[in-house]
Amino acid sequence: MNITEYIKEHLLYLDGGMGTLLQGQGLLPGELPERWNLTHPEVITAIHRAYYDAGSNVVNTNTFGANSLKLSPEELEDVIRSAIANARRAAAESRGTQPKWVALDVGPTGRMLKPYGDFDFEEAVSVFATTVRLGVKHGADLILIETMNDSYETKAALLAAKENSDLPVFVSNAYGEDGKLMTGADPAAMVAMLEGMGADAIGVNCSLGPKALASVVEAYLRCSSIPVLLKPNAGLPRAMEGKTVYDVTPEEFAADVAALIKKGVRIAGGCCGTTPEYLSTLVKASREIAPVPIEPKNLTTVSSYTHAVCFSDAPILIGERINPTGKKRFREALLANDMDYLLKEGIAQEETGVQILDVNVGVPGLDEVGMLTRAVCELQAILDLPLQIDTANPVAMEAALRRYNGKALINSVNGKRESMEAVFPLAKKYGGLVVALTLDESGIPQRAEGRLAIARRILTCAKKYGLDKKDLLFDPLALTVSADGNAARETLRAVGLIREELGCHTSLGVSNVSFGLPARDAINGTFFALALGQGLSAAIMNPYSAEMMKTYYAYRALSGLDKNCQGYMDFASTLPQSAPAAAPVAAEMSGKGEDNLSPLQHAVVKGLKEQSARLAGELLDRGAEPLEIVREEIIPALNLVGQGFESKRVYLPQLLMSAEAAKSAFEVIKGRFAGKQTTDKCTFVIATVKGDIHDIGKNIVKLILENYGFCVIDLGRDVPAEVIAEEAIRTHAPIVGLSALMTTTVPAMEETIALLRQKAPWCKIIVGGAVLNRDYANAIGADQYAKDAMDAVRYAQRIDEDLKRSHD
Ligand code: B1M
Repeated sequence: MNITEYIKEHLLYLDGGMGTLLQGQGLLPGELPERWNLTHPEVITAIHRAYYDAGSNVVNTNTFGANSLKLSPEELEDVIRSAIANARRAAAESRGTQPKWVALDVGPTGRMLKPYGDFDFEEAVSVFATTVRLGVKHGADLILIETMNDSYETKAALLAAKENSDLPVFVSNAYGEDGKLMTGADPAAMVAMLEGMGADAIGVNCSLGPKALASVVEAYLRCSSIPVLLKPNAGLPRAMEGKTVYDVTPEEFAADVAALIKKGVRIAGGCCGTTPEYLSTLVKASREIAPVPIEPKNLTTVSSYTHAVCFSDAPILIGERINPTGKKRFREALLANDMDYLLKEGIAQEETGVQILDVNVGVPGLDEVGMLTRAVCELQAILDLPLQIDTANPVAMEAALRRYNGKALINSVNGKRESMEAVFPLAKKYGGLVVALTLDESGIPQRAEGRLAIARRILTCAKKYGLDKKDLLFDPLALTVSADGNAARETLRAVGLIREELGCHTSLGVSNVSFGLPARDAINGTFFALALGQGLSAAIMNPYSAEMMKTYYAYRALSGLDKNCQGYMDFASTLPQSAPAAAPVAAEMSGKGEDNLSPLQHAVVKGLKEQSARLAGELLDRGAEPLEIVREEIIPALNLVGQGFESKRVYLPQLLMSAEAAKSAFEVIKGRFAGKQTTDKCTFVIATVKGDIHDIGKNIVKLILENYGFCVIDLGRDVPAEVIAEEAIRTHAPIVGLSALMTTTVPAMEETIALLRQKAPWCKIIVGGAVLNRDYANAIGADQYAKDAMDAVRYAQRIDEDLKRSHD
């Protein structure tokens, strides 16, 4: 039986943990479990069989990490072939009578994708594609993409599955205790993207126990129109006497999962720490529960890599400023490849409170395909607003949609056959909400009824491509009122008709209405208010226009969309007449606001690499001391980002971009030191300890030490204690410096000190890093604590002088 048909009527049971069971069977730390398909097929088959016997309908092949990054092409094929064969054999041997399927299990690559890491998106797609093709070749029934903690990698995997197979694809993400993926996505964002791309079932696995995942699962159930799956751990893993243990018992697990099945989960199994016993207990506890019907939610949404924006009664603002039309400076910037200009425009609009940004880079003579893709990627590296990809070029549209991390707003399709044939397949493949302009081969109908008729035809055609009315946002076109006195009225009527007759959401490029008139803002603001009154869902608009923003906030307050008028009051406090403490409309990041930041601090906080480097250079040119720039500019900016991160107002990608921006400023500072150094002092081995990848502070300490004449041997970051000890012995270094930035890595520092005491007892050990203080340094056995780079230099100088004296 076809599994997608089966889940329409039945609950579907997946299997439980594999890795934890293999450890129990003797899998050694560091050994690739996937190789056991070849070396221990009977063990793998027995585990699969035990799950089928327990009542699982689907077992996942033992291929979680089977990919071309870890295995040679031949070995990869052998592993996947045998993994599927082992699962098939288990299905044949099992005494269970339930329908059975074999899922090709696809886990994360283990590499971070750009911009957070160095792994290219298309490379990731190609790694997953290889695994998927082998799964298809060797007869998997479906693909289960699981334990993904980054939305971009999830997209790469799903795209690869869709492009290389016709099999059903289930996608499952691993959420943290904060209810978000590691890179910041919330459930609504993941549902929007994955459902848009055509996953057959979506959900949640690993990380926590079923109770702790309940709120995430419930969020999925609220948004998803496709089956939701749940495959939790037997609780949060914790270490006890050198072993990983799980606290949730099979009975508790089954009861908690069953409770979520009653709320609508349709596919259930277990992850780490669960065993066939958990599965059989779950099957017994839940098989009599009538499956909750899967209702279409009809949500019109777009998403970024962190959150979804849902079109409803509350109007959505789409910032129109990233568009070179009529903007000479912007055109020049694009032709000169000046990305900072575009990024600054994005940041400035975000600060006005818009929810979506339009991105248009169409300039004659410019490679629009390359530029639009780059603009989308770079904007997404520093901003988490959903984007509207605005181009008439289908090739550029596809390239940008492919790289977009989330579900984009696509601007636009129209009623011309050619346009629909080009745009709808892209929206179907990549997911996306399509702005549909009510014009066709005959132009724009004058009357609202004509535009409604085109909207109907667009809707009918969209359905043929598998798109629904929730996937379209109709734009009945604002025409210039100075050229036609009825223009605004007909557009407003069309907004109302489309809403009432088709039940669809609408959007308007508002500013066009006032073209050719003076004081355009007054016309725009009033037109916007009238359109909102007709039920307009969204406006592509100039967010710097005071009139538009006044209309927006006032409308929300007047129509009961603004609880206690709080949004309006916040906005009003920024208006000039109530000035003295005027703050930007901006969502503030630091609590105190970002207004007081210097330009360099602002650039670091916002993650603008090129600008940070340029500003650091300018400060140096004006005679600022390099160390002062580090101390007064870069560190406070990073501290601000760190605070934002801690209080969950900044996510990992933004933290990374700020780190990159800080590094680029630092590189410029370092460049000015180059060539000025002479080495007349002793050797200083420096490293960030095992488990810790923070190296900005360590690099500063290194630079300053070199500048003071020390011969610094930098072992880098995440360095094991043994490597540090070996280097200290090899160079007979009199000083070793260790850096650690996290409470979790201080123990590694302590271990390193203990090893150095044993292997290189002559070494003086100096430690630093934001998480340490003098008492802590003493407690872990260091000789010296340094609060900053100069502290480290002063201590090293003392040691060097002592050494020289003892040699004299
Ligand atoms: Co992360 N990070 N980070 N991070 N990060 C912190 C440290 C954190 C405090 C942020 C927060 O939550 N508020 C937090 C640690 C919490 C804790 O344990 N108390 C944290 C976390 C949790 C994490 C991750 C786990 C996040 C995640 O993945 N969920 C992850 C860790 C990965 C890992 O290490 N295994 C992570 C990742 C990252 C980035 C990669 C994004 C990036 C690092 C990039 C890089 O270094 N290449 C990053 C950044 C930038 C930070 C913050 C924002 C800034 C750190 C920094 O560079 N400061 C930081 C928050 C904060 O500290 N405000 C944060 C500037 C630097 C010049 O200062 O390193 O202290 P510092 O160095 C100073 C002095 O301390 C001293 O001199 C330097 C110059 O004055 N010093 C020494 C340092 N080492 C010395 C050695 C010496 C002498 C002096 O002698 C040898």
